[in-house]
Amino acid sequence: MFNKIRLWKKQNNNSSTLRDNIEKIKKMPVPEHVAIIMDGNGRWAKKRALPRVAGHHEGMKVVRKITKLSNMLGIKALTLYAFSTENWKRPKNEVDYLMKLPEEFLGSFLPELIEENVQVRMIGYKDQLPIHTLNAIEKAIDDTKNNDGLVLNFALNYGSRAEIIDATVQVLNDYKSGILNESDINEELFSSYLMTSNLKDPDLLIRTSGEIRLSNFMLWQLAYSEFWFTDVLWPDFGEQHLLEAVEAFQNRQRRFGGV
Ligand code: V07
Repeated sequence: MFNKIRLWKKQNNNSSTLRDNIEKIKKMPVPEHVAIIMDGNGRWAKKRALPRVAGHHEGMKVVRKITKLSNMLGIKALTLYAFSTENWKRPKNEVDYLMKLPEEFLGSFLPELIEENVQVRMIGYKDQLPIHTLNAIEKAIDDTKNNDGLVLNFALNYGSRAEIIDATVQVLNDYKSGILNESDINEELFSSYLMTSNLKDPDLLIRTSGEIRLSNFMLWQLAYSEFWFTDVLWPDFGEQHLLEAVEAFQNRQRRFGGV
Protein backbone atom coordinates (compact mmCIF):
# COMPACT_ATOMS: atom_id res chain seq x y z
CA MET A 1 0.00 0.00 0.00
CA PHE A 2 2.75 2.40 0.96
CA ASN A 3 4.61 1.57 -2.25
CA LYS A 4 1.47 2.20 -4.24
CA ILE A 5 1.10 5.68 -2.76
CA ARG A 6 4.75 6.43 -3.41
CA LEU A 7 4.39 5.25 -7.01
CA TRP A 8 1.28 7.39 -7.50
CA LYS A 9 3.04 10.41 -6.07
CA LYS A 10 6.03 9.85 -8.33
CA GLN A 11 3.86 9.57 -11.43
CA ASN A 12 1.81 12.54 -10.40
CA ASN A 13 4.89 14.66 -9.87
CA ASN A 14 6.42 13.55 -13.14
CA SER A 15 3.35 14.41 -15.14
CA SER A 16 3.01 17.86 -13.61
CA THR A 17 6.69 18.47 -14.42
CA LEU A 18 6.00 17.43 -18.00
CA ARG A 19 3.01 19.77 -18.22
CA ASP A 20 5.08 22.63 -16.75
CA ASN A 21 7.88 21.98 -19.24
CA ILE A 22 5.42 21.95 -22.15
CA GLU A 23 3.98 25.29 -21.02
CA LYS A 24 7.46 26.76 -20.63
CA ILE A 25 8.54 25.64 -24.11
CA LYS A 26 5.36 26.95 -25.73
CA LYS A 27 6.21 30.47 -24.54
CA MET A 28 9.06 30.60 -27.11
CA PRO A 29 8.94 29.79 -30.85
CA VAL A 30 9.08 26.04 -31.46
CA PRO A 31 10.71 24.54 -34.58
CA GLU A 32 8.11 24.32 -37.34
CA HIS A 33 9.53 21.15 -38.86
CA VAL A 34 11.36 18.50 -36.83
CA ALA A 35 13.06 15.52 -38.52
CA ILE A 36 14.15 12.46 -36.57
CA ILE A 37 16.50 9.56 -37.36
CA MET A 38 15.01 6.92 -35.02
CA ASP A 39 18.12 4.84 -34.36
CA GLY A 40 18.98 2.25 -31.69
CA ASN A 41 16.03 -0.16 -31.80
CA GLY A 42 18.26 -3.18 -32.51
CA ARG A 43 20.67 -2.21 -29.74
CA TRP A 44 17.80 -1.72 -27.30
CA ALA A 45 16.63 -5.28 -28.01
CA LYS A 46 20.13 -6.75 -27.82
CA LYS A 47 20.66 -5.23 -24.36
CA ARG A 48 17.58 -7.16 -23.23
CA ALA A 49 18.45 -10.38 -25.09
CA LEU A 50 15.36 -9.87 -27.24
CA PRO A 51 15.11 -10.30 -31.04
CA ARG A 52 15.76 -7.08 -33.03
CA VAL A 53 12.12 -6.94 -34.11
CA ALA A 54 11.10 -6.47 -30.45
CA GLY A 55 13.10 -3.22 -30.53
CA HIS A 56 11.31 -2.10 -33.69
CA HIS A 57 7.96 -2.80 -32.07
CA GLU A 58 8.88 -0.81 -28.97
CA GLY A 59 10.14 1.96 -31.26
CA MET A 60 6.73 2.08 -32.94
CA LYS A 61 5.08 2.89 -29.61
CA VAL A 62 7.48 5.81 -29.19
CA VAL A 63 6.37 7.15 -32.59
CA ARG A 64 2.85 7.48 -31.21
CA LYS A 65 4.03 9.28 -28.06
CA ILE A 66 6.28 11.71 -29.92
CA THR A 67 3.60 12.44 -32.52
CA LYS A 68 1.13 13.36 -29.77
CA LEU A 69 3.60 15.65 -28.02
CA SER A 70 4.72 17.30 -31.28
CA ASN A 71 1.09 18.10 -32.03
CA MET A 72 0.59 19.50 -28.52
CA LEU A 73 3.67 21.71 -28.87
CA GLY A 74 2.36 23.21 -32.10
CA ILE A 75 5.11 21.71 -34.27
CA LYS A 76 3.75 21.85 -37.83
CA ALA A 77 5.61 18.92 -39.40
CA LEU A 78 7.37 15.83 -38.10
CA THR A 79 9.42 13.74 -40.52
CA LEU A 80 10.43 10.30 -39.22
CA TYR A 81 13.05 8.14 -40.93
CA ALA A 82 11.38 4.73 -40.68
CA PHE A 83 13.15 2.77 -43.46
CA SER A 84 16.05 3.66 -45.74
CA THR A 85 16.78 2.38 -49.25
CA GLU A 86 19.76 0.60 -47.60
CA ASN A 87 17.59 -1.29 -45.09
CA TRP A 88 16.60 -3.91 -47.70
CA LYS A 89 20.04 -5.47 -47.03
CA ARG A 90 18.89 -6.60 -43.57
CA PRO A 91 17.79 -10.23 -42.93
CA LYS A 92 14.55 -11.12 -44.71
CA ASN A 93 12.64 -11.83 -41.50
CA GLU A 94 13.49 -8.37 -40.18
CA VAL A 95 12.53 -6.62 -43.44
CA ASP A 96 9.24 -8.57 -43.56
CA TYR A 97 8.49 -7.54 -39.99
CA LEU A 98 9.34 -3.89 -40.62
CA MET A 99 7.03 -3.84 -43.65
CA LYS A 100 4.15 -4.92 -41.40
CA LEU A 101 4.68 -2.08 -38.93
CA PRO A 102 2.93 0.65 -40.94
CA GLU A 103 -0.23 -1.51 -41.02
CA GLU A 104 0.02 -2.33 -37.34
CA PHE A 105 0.67 1.30 -36.42
CA LEU A 106 -2.18 2.62 -38.52
CA GLY A 107 -4.48 -0.24 -37.47
CA SER A 108 -4.26 0.92 -33.87
CA PHE A 109 -3.59 4.67 -34.20
CA LEU A 110 -5.27 5.94 -37.37
CA PRO A 111 -8.54 6.77 -35.55
CA GLU A 112 -6.50 8.70 -32.99
CA LEU A 113 -4.57 10.56 -35.71
CA ILE A 114 -7.84 11.52 -37.40
CA GLU A 115 -9.27 12.62 -34.04
CA GLU A 116 -6.17 14.76 -33.40
CA ASN A 117 -6.32 16.40 -36.85
CA VAL A 118 -2.96 14.90 -37.95
CA GLN A 119 -2.21 14.66 -41.67
CA VAL A 120 -0.24 11.56 -42.69
CA ARG A 121 2.22 11.81 -45.58
CA MET A 122 5.10 9.78 -46.96
CA ILE A 123 8.36 10.44 -48.80
CA GLY A 124 10.33 7.63 -50.44
CA TYR A 125 10.06 5.14 -53.29
CA LYS A 126 6.61 3.58 -53.16
CA ASP A 127 7.12 1.16 -56.05
CA GLN A 128 9.34 -1.31 -54.09
CA LEU A 129 7.06 -1.47 -51.05
CA PRO A 130 4.91 -4.59 -50.57
CA ILE A 131 1.37 -3.89 -51.73
CA HIS A 132 -0.11 -4.53 -48.25
CA THR A 133 2.22 -1.87 -46.78
CA LEU A 134 1.48 0.64 -49.53
CA ASN A 135 -2.29 0.11 -49.34
CA ALA A 136 -2.37 0.82 -45.60
CA ILE A 137 -0.28 3.98 -46.00
CA GLU A 138 -2.25 5.30 -48.98
CA LYS A 139 -5.50 4.78 -47.12
CA ALA A 140 -4.13 6.74 -44.14
CA ILE A 141 -2.89 9.52 -46.45
CA ASP A 142 -6.31 9.69 -48.10
CA ASP A 143 -8.27 9.51 -44.82
CA THR A 144 -6.26 12.41 -43.36
CA LYS A 145 -5.73 14.57 -46.44
CA ASN A 146 -8.08 17.33 -45.24
CA ASN A 147 -6.61 17.51 -41.73
CA ASP A 148 -4.74 20.74 -41.08
CA GLY A 149 -2.92 19.92 -37.81
CA LEU A 150 0.50 18.30 -37.55
CA VAL A 151 1.89 16.80 -40.77
CA LEU A 152 3.25 13.36 -39.85
CA ASN A 153 5.61 12.56 -42.68
CA PHE A 154 7.11 9.07 -42.84
CA ALA A 155 10.34 8.59 -44.79
CA LEU A 156 10.01 5.03 -46.01
CA ASN A 157 12.32 3.46 -48.58
CA TYR A 158 13.84 6.92 -48.77
CA GLY A 159 17.36 7.86 -49.85
CA SER A 160 18.51 11.43 -50.30
CA ARG A 161 21.11 11.02 -53.05
CA ALA A 162 18.64 9.10 -55.24
CA GLU A 163 16.07 11.83 -54.56
CA ILE A 164 18.55 14.50 -55.72
CA ILE A 165 19.46 12.53 -58.87
CA ASP A 166 15.77 12.03 -59.71
CA ALA A 167 15.07 15.73 -59.22
CA THR A 168 18.01 16.53 -61.51
CA VAL A 169 16.68 14.23 -64.25
CA GLN A 170 13.22 15.83 -63.99
CA VAL A 171 14.71 19.32 -64.21
CA LEU A 172 16.71 18.19 -67.25
CA ASN A 173 13.59 16.76 -68.92
CA ASP A 174 11.60 19.92 -68.27
CA TYR A 175 14.49 21.94 -69.69
CA LYS A 176 14.64 19.75 -72.81
CA SER A 177 10.91 20.03 -73.38
CA GLY A 178 11.08 23.81 -73.03
CA ILE A 179 9.10 24.07 -69.76
CA LEU A 180 12.22 25.49 -68.06
CA ASN A 181 14.89 27.94 -69.16
CA GLU A 182 18.42 27.73 -67.81
CA SER A 183 17.85 30.97 -65.91
CA ASP A 184 14.84 29.40 -64.07
CA ILE A 185 17.11 26.90 -62.33
CA ASN A 186 17.83 28.07 -58.80
CA GLU A 187 17.61 26.62 -55.26
CA GLU A 188 13.90 27.31 -54.88
CA LEU A 189 13.06 25.66 -58.18
CA PHE A 190 15.27 22.66 -57.42
CA SER A 191 13.60 22.23 -54.00
CA SER A 192 10.24 22.04 -55.74
CA TYR A 193 11.43 18.90 -57.62
CA LEU A 194 12.28 17.05 -54.40
CA MET A 195 9.87 14.70 -52.58
CA THR A 196 9.57 17.33 -49.84
CA SER A 197 8.33 20.02 -52.25
CA ASN A 198 5.29 20.87 -50.12
CA LEU A 199 7.19 21.02 -46.80
CA LYS A 200 9.54 23.67 -45.50
CA ASP A 201 13.07 22.52 -44.67
CA PRO A 202 13.48 20.99 -41.18
CA ASP A 203 14.49 23.48 -38.48
CA LEU A 204 15.73 20.73 -36.20
CA LEU A 205 17.20 17.28 -36.83
CA ILE A 206 17.31 14.78 -33.99
CA ARG A 207 19.27 11.53 -34.16
CA THR A 208 19.13 9.02 -31.34
CA SER A 209 21.52 6.26 -30.30
CA GLY A 210 24.83 8.11 -30.41
CA GLU A 211 25.67 7.99 -34.13
CA ILE A 212 26.82 11.38 -35.43
CA ARG A 213 26.04 11.12 -39.14
CA LEU A 214 23.24 11.76 -41.66
CA SER A 215 23.10 8.33 -43.32
CA ASN A 216 21.72 9.70 -46.60
CA PHE A 217 18.79 11.48 -44.93
CA MET A 218 17.50 14.79 -46.36
CA LEU A 219 20.95 16.02 -47.41
CA TRP A 220 19.60 19.01 -49.34
CA GLN A 221 16.85 19.89 -46.87
CA LEU A 222 19.09 19.84 -43.76
CA ALA A 223 21.56 22.43 -45.12
CA TYR A 224 20.61 25.06 -42.50
CA SER A 225 19.01 22.92 -39.77
CA GLU A 226 20.11 22.71 -36.16
CA PHE A 227 21.35 19.20 -35.25
CA TRP A 228 20.71 17.54 -31.90
CA PHE A 229 22.28 14.18 -31.11
CA THR A 230 21.62 12.01 -28.09
CA ASP A 231 22.94 8.66 -26.83
CA VAL A 232 19.38 7.67 -25.81
CA LEU A 233 18.14 4.68 -27.86
CA TRP A 234 14.92 5.33 -29.79
CA PRO A 235 12.74 2.93 -27.71
CA ASP A 236 13.90 4.83 -24.58
CA PHE A 237 13.21 8.25 -26.14
CA GLY A 238 10.47 9.93 -24.12
CA GLU A 239 8.59 13.20 -23.93
CA GLN A 240 11.30 14.81 -21.79
CA HIS A 241 13.91 14.07 -24.47
CA LEU A 242 11.91 15.82 -27.19
CA LEU A 243 11.38 18.78 -24.87
CA GLU A 244 15.12 18.84 -24.16
CA ALA A 245 15.90 18.91 -27.90
CA VAL A 246 13.35 21.68 -28.56
CA GLU A 247 14.70 23.68 -25.63
CA ALA A 248 18.25 23.33 -26.99
CA PHE A 249 16.94 24.53 -30.35
CA GLN A 250 15.32 27.55 -28.73
CA ASN A 251 18.56 28.44 -26.93
CA ARG A 252 20.70 28.40 -30.06
CA GLN A 253 21.36 31.54 -32.02
CA ARG A 254 20.36 30.83 -35.59
CA ARG A 255 22.64 32.58 -38.06
CA PHE A 256 21.91 30.91 -41.44
CA GLY A 257 25.58 31.28 -42.39
CA GLY A 258 25.43 35.10 -42.44
CA VAL A 259 27.15 37.54 -40.11
C1 V07 B 1 8.83 1.56 -38.07
C2 V07 B 1 9.21 1.88 -35.62
C3 V07 B 1 9.93 3.15 -35.29
C4 V07 B 1 11.41 2.98 -35.15
C5 V07 B 1 12.15 2.83 -36.43
C6 V07 B 1 12.06 1.52 -37.19
C7 V07 B 1 10.86 0.65 -36.92
C8 V07 B 1 5.96 3.55 -37.66
C9 V07 B 1 5.89 3.28 -39.02
C10 V07 B 1 4.91 3.80 -39.97
C11 V07 B 1 5.27 4.02 -41.30
C12 V07 B 1 4.34 4.55 -42.20
C13 V07 B 1 3.08 4.86 -41.75
C14 V07 B 1 2.71 4.63 -40.46
C15 V07 B 1 3.63 4.10 -39.57
C16 V07 B 1 6.99 2.47 -39.29
C17 V07 B 1 8.51 1.19 -40.42
C18 V07 B 1 9.24 0.99 -39.27
C19 V07 B 1 8.97 0.58 -41.72
F1 V07 B 1 2.19 5.38 -42.63
N1 V07 B 1 7.00 2.95 -37.13
N2 V07 B 1 7.67 2.29 -38.11
N3 V07 B 1 7.40 1.93 -40.45
N4 V07 B 1 9.57 1.35 -36.91
